[in-house]
Amino acid sequence: MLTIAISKGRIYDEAMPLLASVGVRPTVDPEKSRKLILPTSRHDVQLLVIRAADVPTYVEYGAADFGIAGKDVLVEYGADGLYEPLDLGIAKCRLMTADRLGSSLEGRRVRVATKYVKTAQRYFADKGVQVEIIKLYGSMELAPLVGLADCIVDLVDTGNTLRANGMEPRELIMNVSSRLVVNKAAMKMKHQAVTEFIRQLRDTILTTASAA
Ligand code: PRT
Ligand code: MG
Repeated sequence: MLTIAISKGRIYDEAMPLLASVGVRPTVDPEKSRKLILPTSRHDVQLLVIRAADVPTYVEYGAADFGIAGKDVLVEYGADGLYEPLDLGIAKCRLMTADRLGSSLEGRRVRVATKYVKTAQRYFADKGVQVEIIKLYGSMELAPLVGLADCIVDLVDTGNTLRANGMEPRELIMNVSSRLVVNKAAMKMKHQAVTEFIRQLRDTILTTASAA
C-alpha cells in the first residue's frame, strides 16, 4: 500500500487531475465526507486528507509514504528528512513581504506578522535587517491595518487580497509551487513501488508541460 498525504482545498483540487492520470481517483469526495483516509480506484494507493502544514510531519515520520505540499510549507518545516523528487508545478504563488500603500519602513525596528516565522526570520537576518516577528495563524493582512505589525510575510497570487486591504506586495522571498515529497525509509523499503509511482507522475508532468 502507498499512502499519500494531501491537504483539502487548492492543492487537492489541482493535484487531482495529475493523480487521475496515474490511475488514482478517490472513491470518496473529501468535501462531502468526514473520512480522513480516502480509498482510491487503485487498490494499492490511499490518500490521507490533513492540514497543509501537517503534511511534512506525516511524511517524515513515515505515517505517509508520499506527501504533496507547497514549497512554503516545506521550507518553513525544514524538510531535510524528506526527499523532494518532483515539482508538480501546481498551486503556484509567491511568498512576499507586503505593507500598507505608501508606508515607509526605513530606519526603525520593524514588526512583521506572519505564519512563516522561521522563513521570515532567516530572510530578514540574511538582509541584515532587525525585525520582531509576530506569529499569526491566518488573516495576516489585518495586522498592519490595526497597528499589530508594520508589515507581513504572506503568500500572494493575484494580489487581490492585499489590494482589498490597502496593502501592496514589496519584496519577493520565494516562488512557490507544490512538490511531491517522499519518506526516506519508504524510498528504501518500498523502493520499486515508490520509484515507479514517481516515474509515472514525472511522465504525466512532462507530457502536460510539453502539451502546454
Ligand atoms: O486554509 P487552511 O488554514 O486550512 O490551511 P492553509 O492556508 O495552510 O492551506 P491552503 O489550502 O489555503 O493553502 C495550501 C497551499 O496552497 C499553500 O501552502 C501554498 O503552497 C498554496 N497556495 C497557492 C496558496 C495560494 N496560492 C494563495 N493564494 N495558499 C494561500 N493563498 C492565500 C494567501 O495566503 C492569501 O490569503 O490566498 C491569498 C492571496 O491570494 P491573492 O490571489 O488574493 O493574492
Ligand atoms: Mg488558507
